[in-house]
Amino acid sequence: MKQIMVVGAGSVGGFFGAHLSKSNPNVSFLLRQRTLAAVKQHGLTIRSANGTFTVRPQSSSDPRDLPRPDLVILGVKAYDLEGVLTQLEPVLTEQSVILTLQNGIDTEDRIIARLKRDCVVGGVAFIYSKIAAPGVIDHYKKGAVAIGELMGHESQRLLQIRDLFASAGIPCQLSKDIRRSKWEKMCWNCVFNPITVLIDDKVAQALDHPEMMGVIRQIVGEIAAVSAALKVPLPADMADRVVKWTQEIRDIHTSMYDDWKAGRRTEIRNLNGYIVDQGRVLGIPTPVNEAMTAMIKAVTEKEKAGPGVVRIDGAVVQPVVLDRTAIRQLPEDHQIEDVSKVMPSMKGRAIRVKGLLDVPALRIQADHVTFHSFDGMYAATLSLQQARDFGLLLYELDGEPLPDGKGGPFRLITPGLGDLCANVKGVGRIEIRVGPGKDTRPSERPPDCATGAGSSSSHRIT
Ligand SMILES: Nc1nc2c(c(=O)[nH]1)N[C@H]1C(S)=C(S)[C@@H](COP(=O)(O)O)O[C@H]1N2
Ligand SMILES: [Mo]
Repeated sequence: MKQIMVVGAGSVGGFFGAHLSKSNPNVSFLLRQRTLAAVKQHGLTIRSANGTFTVRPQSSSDPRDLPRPDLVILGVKAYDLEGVLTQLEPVLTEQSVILTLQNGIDTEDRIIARLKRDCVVGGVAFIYSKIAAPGVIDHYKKGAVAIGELMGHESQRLLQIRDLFASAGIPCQLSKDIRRSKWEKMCWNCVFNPITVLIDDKVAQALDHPEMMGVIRQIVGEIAAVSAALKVPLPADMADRVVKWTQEIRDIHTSMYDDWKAGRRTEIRNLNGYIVDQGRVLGIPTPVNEAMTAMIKAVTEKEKAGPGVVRIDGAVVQPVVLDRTAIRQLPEDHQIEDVSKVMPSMKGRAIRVKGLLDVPALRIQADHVTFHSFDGMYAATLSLQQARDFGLLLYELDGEPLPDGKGGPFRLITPGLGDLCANVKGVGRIEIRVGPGKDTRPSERPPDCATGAGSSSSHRIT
């Protein structure tokens, strides 16, 4: 195993890769653009109380620029696996071995299913480190790995990998049951990752509240039931072990906490979410993991944005974001099933703007409303009263989102407003204002504007 390719220079790949490359010139890195630029300029630096060092390994964002790997070490997030495999496929040979140090349970199986050969060595990383900046990893605790053949045997390649780690000074334990090791780490992850986010604090804060022990036992109990059904029995005292491991690292946060604070996506779907999915398939109830998954998504995933939603902001106590489903669930008396009755040139379902403006708490002085297209190019401003009395937001046609070509997914129309008529295609933002706002309407008004129900004659030029 001469050529080693480390994928990712995050808290795991960066730490272990940098150690490996310290004494081995055949370690290269496959990196994302941003990290690559930083590593090319400043090298890859590990800062630690045990010592700080920088390596300058060969690196690229295209694996074809790097030596063909005999060993690939994956240290990327579980959700990046598929993309990385697509990138790697052209440079892998029949002999290339892949070692996974990722969180999650099914990484190894997903790789085998995709590459269809016995190319995977399972791994678990025990480390607490953080990305301080691209190419700079702060290392706090541990820094060991466990590796094992999925079938449990002691292969030549396994011993070679162990020797690679050993010569880099990284403790590397051979596991005869790497699947179980991964499930045990999974238990820890599924307990402390979501809890540190939900309590917005370090792990000690969870350990020191006895009521939390019940929650921990339930999370682990559900995981153990799922893993047992998948033929990986865990010890009966698994929850106590998870807590005991944690006492010596009381002051840490977790990777999920760090991902959350750094605005990165979390691995919740690959952790508690995976337990929920498997539980569903196996008929095993996993209510606490389900609650954790739901709460983490709600806490960490940003409000929806983009063309599928409309945001009401400005002079409001708190901005709100609504999608078609949310709008459809607003009270019936604000819904207009078929706007062609009030505006013959238009078709579809609409919500009265009055109903929309009831959702956020408006500031007391609010008196105008500006409807912005989501591309920011077009806007119409009405007085709050006009918007309430005349504004309709078209949002559905034949049970589907209002199509682009018809000014969807949200289109403001104002039948009956006369010369002031406002018609905005692709509304993305409704800005509540104190005083008038942006208006790009041409003086020539769209057809149908000035009409009330029934007529469609006047296209006024003012
Ligand atoms: N976002 C956006 N909405 C818009 C416009 C625009 O340029 N951008 N033009 C307005 C004008 S002047 C007219 S006449 C109508 C045209 O609507 P139509 O494309 O359905 O005919 O959209 C109105 N709404
Ligand atoms: Mo127009």
